[in-house]
Amino acid sequence: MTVTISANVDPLLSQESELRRLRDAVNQRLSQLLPVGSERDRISEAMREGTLAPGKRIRPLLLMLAAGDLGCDRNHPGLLDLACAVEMTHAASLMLDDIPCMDDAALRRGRPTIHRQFGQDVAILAAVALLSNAFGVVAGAAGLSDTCRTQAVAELSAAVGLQGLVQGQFRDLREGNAARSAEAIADTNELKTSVLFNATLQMAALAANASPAVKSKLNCFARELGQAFQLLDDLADGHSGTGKDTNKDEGKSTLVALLGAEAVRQRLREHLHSADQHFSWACQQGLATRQFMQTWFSQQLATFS
Ligand code: GRG
Repeated sequence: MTVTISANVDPLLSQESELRRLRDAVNQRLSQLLPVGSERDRISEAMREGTLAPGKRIRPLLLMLAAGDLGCDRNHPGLLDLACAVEMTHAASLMLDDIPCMDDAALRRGRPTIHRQFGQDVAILAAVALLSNAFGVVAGAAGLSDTCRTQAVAELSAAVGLQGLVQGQFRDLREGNAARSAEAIADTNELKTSVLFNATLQMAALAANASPAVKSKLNCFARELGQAFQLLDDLADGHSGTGKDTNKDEGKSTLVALLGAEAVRQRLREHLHSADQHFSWACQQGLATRQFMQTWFSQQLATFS
């Protein structure tokens, strides 16, 4: 099932240059928000390296595009800070995910992983400091109401915590190498991936002062999007050129291992279609987010098929 957007395309986003502009703004603001230490300050250096290394910046882009679709000014400085906080949280999770007692990865974003560059002690401490920074950035985001900032902190906290990334990672580590049902794999994928997408979308909704009904639809969108995203990540595992170790999932009970790549591609398209429907229900006017997701996934699927 392919996602078809028949209405008019956002003219700004039809140009790759608008996405580049937003990505540049995120990178520049991240650089301002991260500490610059002395040469001896390895923690600051590791925080900067882990965050500023060339990631795709999907989550911050999504936050700004969705908020724009929901009626918020895409260039609102507070929005940029929320977007950077989500990226810092994501970067902290990747730094921890890569350490030897977890995935023991050598390569991330085309570079040696943080513990390979700085040592495991520095990687762990830098991830904790980065996460702490992220919450500070949300709490101090410029031009947003106190209520908005407080609720944004709560969203991020829920996404990271015991019923979020931490739980997803724990299940993946403890159950990922044993036989699992497709439902069990999808549940873990939701905790590992969808929950941070949900926090991203809920923060966009908070900045745009969206209604509870819209927030609920965005939650459905995030769940489907997270599933699609994780399936793409699994499909990419056997390919070189991703900037990560290849065949890291060997021996792991992923949906690709259970169902095969073709069935996973079909599932992915179904999740994407469903995500697109949820977003269009949440937001009838805006097309930027839908267009971005459709283009991005099409490109990625073409690469990994
Ligand atoms: C303290 C924040 C924190 C988390 C602790 C370690 C951990 C719990 C969670 C890790 C969960 C994890 C690794 C999920 C994987 C999600 C995923 C698909 C990552 C890849 O994201 P991309 O493709 O990466 O957006 P880039 O590098 O492009 O940003």
